[in-house]
Amino acid sequence: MTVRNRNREPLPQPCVATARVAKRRMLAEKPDQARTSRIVLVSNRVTDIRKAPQAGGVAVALADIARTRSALWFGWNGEIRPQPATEVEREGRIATVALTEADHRDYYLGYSNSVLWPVFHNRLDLAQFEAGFFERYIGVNRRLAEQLQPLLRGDDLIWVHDYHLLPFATELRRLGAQNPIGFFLHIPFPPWQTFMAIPEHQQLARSLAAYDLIGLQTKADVANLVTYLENGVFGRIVPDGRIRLLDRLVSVGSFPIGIDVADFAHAKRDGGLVQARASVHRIIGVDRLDYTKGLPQKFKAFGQFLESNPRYRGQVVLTQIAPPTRGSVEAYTDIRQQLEALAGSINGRFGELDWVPIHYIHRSTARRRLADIYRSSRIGLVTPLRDGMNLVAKEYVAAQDASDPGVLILSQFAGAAEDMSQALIVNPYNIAETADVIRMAFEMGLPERQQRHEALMETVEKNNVVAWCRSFLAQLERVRSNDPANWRAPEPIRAALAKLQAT
Ligand code: GDG
Repeated sequence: MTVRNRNREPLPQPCVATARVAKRRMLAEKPDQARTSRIVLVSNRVTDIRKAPQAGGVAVALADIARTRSALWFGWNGEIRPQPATEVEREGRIATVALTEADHRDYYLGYSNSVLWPVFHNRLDLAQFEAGFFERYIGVNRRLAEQLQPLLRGDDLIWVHDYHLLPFATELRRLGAQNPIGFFLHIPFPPWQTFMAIPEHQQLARSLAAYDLIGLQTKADVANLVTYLENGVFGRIVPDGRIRLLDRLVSVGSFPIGIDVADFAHAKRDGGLVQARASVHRIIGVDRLDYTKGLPQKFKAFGQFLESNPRYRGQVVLTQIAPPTRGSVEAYTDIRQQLEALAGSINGRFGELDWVPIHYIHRSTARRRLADIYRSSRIGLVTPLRDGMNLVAKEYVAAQDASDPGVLILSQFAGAAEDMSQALIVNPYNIAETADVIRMAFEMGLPERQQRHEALMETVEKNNVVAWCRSFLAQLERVRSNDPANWRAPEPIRAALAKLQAT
């Protein structure tokens, strides 16, 4: 295996101002110990850190860490080659590798996105347990670990991200790595019996045992994981709040991910959005075109709202930005067809020559424009059927004008609902309820909108991306200093310990 250092010029910093602000904040907020160790980030996909601010979501968070502190970011560069590439491409703080066509098919589209993604989002019906997927999933994790291992230093903190890489720590440990290794799951952890439907669930649980810290988005996810470990694979909670899993002790906690609020603070109303009628009010939805995002239900609820409230016809539009994703997985083709048919039928039924009720955009929109679109929208309609966190909910709140804010309607099944209770919380499966809540949101008076927005903004600011990063790394540092008990164990673990003590 070779490591190719392109040895290019130092990376240009197009967002120098943002990077500097982020760096100042990081340095000001992170614990003393964390300043000294290098962070090795491992994620399925590594984005060009110069372009990440345009990408949104977790890419922004990881690129920020990679840019602003001693770090190495390792993963797939997005290239697919016919033959296995053993070469690691090194460019500054980024180290990437290519995948083969077979890896991409069986590890990425196959096991990661046709087994783990649907099952973790409670869609067992969509899971494709095909022969060969799991073996390739393990094989790619093993190869990635072998490619990273020569680049590691003894005192690195390793932070692995997301469901593509569950077995990564096991593979690194096999190669002798003793470093603290943390894992963060960006998607929800399913109820324990759902997880047990995965034929290889025990191997996956064994993989989890190789981590020192497992971070999840919400307390509900922690409860699901702890219940699974106890019931499914004989995990035992020990008195210091960790879980004994096979021969290792693992900490589990919730670390709700957030956004960089400053990115949205300067949003302005987007004049280019107004339709033929200037008085039109906008509802905004921004979701990758994924079956977990509840888009058909959202369109149906909007249709129902127009049906039940004729006075709003001609007065409101639903703008749905739904960029394509994983188009070669069958379930994604189905959802696209379903959505296009629904948009067509609602527009055909209610539309006028000068008013189209649903603006459906199946393309990506520039990130700098998103903030302005959020600010110009009276309602943010965020109604996934299941979601780890949902950053769009937070972005919508952060972009509002505090003196005249819009209303966030949020699914009870998004992780964000756990701490954003001042949103109008809906059950996205209940079309009639969602339709009625859209009406309530339009009728909500200014004082109530301001009061809800203020409370939501407080949460979004408190749980921002820097706080997320800081709290996870601080806990991983405690693992290194062998002081894992010096933190408040999560609620389900405390409850289990209290019950044990009582008996
Ligand atoms: C996973 C978990 C968890 C969307 N369309 C465009 C665009 N976006 C940006 C949004 C937002 C991000 O993509 C989407 O983030 P979400 O959190 O909504 O969802 P996932 O992509 O499913 O992310 C999720 C997240 O990881 C983080 O842990 O919250 O639950 O599923 O930032 O703004 N950005 C641009 N154009 C678009 O058209 N530029």
